[in-house]
Amino acid sequence: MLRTSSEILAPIREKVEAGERLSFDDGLVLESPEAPLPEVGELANLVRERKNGNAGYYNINTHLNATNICVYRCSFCAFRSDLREAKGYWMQDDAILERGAEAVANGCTEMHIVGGLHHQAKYDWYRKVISLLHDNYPTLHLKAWTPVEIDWFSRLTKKPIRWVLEDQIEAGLGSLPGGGAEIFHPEIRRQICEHKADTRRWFETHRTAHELGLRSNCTMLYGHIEEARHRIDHLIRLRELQDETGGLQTYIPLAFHPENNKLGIDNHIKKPTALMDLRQMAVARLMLDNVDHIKAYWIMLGIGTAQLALAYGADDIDGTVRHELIYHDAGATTPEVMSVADIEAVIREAGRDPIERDTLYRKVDRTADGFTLGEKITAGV
Ligand code: V47
Ligand code: SF4
Repeated sequence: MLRTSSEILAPIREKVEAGERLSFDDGLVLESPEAPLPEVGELANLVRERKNGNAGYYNINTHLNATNICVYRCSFCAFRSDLREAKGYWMQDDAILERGAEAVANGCTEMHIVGGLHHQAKYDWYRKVISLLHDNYPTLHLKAWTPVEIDWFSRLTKKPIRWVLEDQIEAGLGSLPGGGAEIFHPEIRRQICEHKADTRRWFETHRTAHELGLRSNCTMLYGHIEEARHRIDHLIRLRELQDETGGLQTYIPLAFHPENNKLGIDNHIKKPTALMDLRQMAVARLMLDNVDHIKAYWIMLGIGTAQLALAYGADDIDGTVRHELIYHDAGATTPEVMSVADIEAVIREAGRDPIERDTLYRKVDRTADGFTLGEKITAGV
C-alpha cells in the first residue's frame, strides 16, 4: 500500500519506487531532520524487501585480534595499546591454534581477524596467523585484514598491494572485512586517523582484492565529528567502486563508541542515539543501490536496535560472535556471545526469517557431523 509522502520526501519516493539512483543532494535530504525517520525507514524497507525478501541473515563466527599493540594512534580507538602498557598482548602460535580449535568446536564458519600493527612483528608472523589457521582448520573462512594492515604489510615487505594480497590468498585468506574505512573525506580523516592507510590506499586495496577474485565488506564510522555531507560523500565513493568491480558484499554502518578513547573524551561526544543508528541504516540502504546486503552489527548497536534495523534497511545482523574486543573496549555493554537459538529468536521476533549463511552468503545446512554449503544466495534487483 502506498502512503502519502511528506513533501520533502516525495521526489525521492518517486525515484525509489521507480528503482532510480539517488543523488548526493537526495542523500542530504534523507539525512535532514525534516525528513521523517519512519518514512525514510519505509522507503529503505521497500528496497530491502526487493533485494532480500524477508530474510534475516546471520552466521556462526568468532574474532581473533592477535595483537593490540599498534604503531598508529587513531583517536577513536580504545583497543590499541603500547608495548609497555599492562593491557598490551601479542598471541603466539599455541594461542592462535587454540582459538581455531574453539571456533571449529563451536560450529563457526568464519573467523574475523584484525588487530594492531605491532612494530616488532615481521610480515612472516602476520602471514603465519593465516597459514596456521588455514592449514589446521580448512573449513574456517578467514575474513582478515583491513587495507590498513595490507598497506602496512606492503611497507614491511616493500612489495605492492597486489603481491601482498596474492601471498595472503596463498596462505589461506578468504575475504576482506570492512574496517579501516572510517570517514573517507580528507577534512575528517586527517583529524581522526592521520597516519594510517589513506582513502586512496583503502580503495586500491579493495579494488585489487576484487580483481583477484576476493569479496570484501565495507563500513563507515559515524556519530563523531563528521557531518551529513561527509557521510553521503563516503557512501557515494563506495557506490562508485561497486559500479566498477561488484566485489562489495555487505555494508556495515559503525556507530562511534566514545568511551576510553581520545576522540570521545576530548570532544565530550555521546554515543549516537537509536534514531541516528536507524537513519544511518536506512540512508545506506537507499544510497547503496548496488550493494546486496546491509548489516546491523548487534554487538555495536545493541540487540533491540539491531532488531529494529531489520525494518530500516538491514537484512543481516552479523553472527553469534565470540571474543569481540574493539567495541567492548570502547564501552559496548552487549553480551560477548549469542547462542544460535537466541540469535534466531531475535531475528524471528523482528518478523524476519532467520537464515544461516557463510561469509560469502551461501546457505549453511547443518548436518550430524558438520555443515554443507548451498549456492550463493542471490539478492533481487
Ligand atoms: O575500522 C574502532 C571501528 C572498525 C571504534 O566486515 C570503532 O563484517 C566505533 O570493521 N567506536 C573495525 N567504532 C570493525 C569492523 C567490522 C565490524 C563488524 C563486521 C565487519 C565485517 C567489520 O571498528 C574500525 C573502526 O571503524 N572502530 N574503534 C569505536 N570507538
Ligand atoms: Fe591501530 Fe587499528 Fe586502533 Fe588505528 S584503529 S590505532 S590502526 S588498532
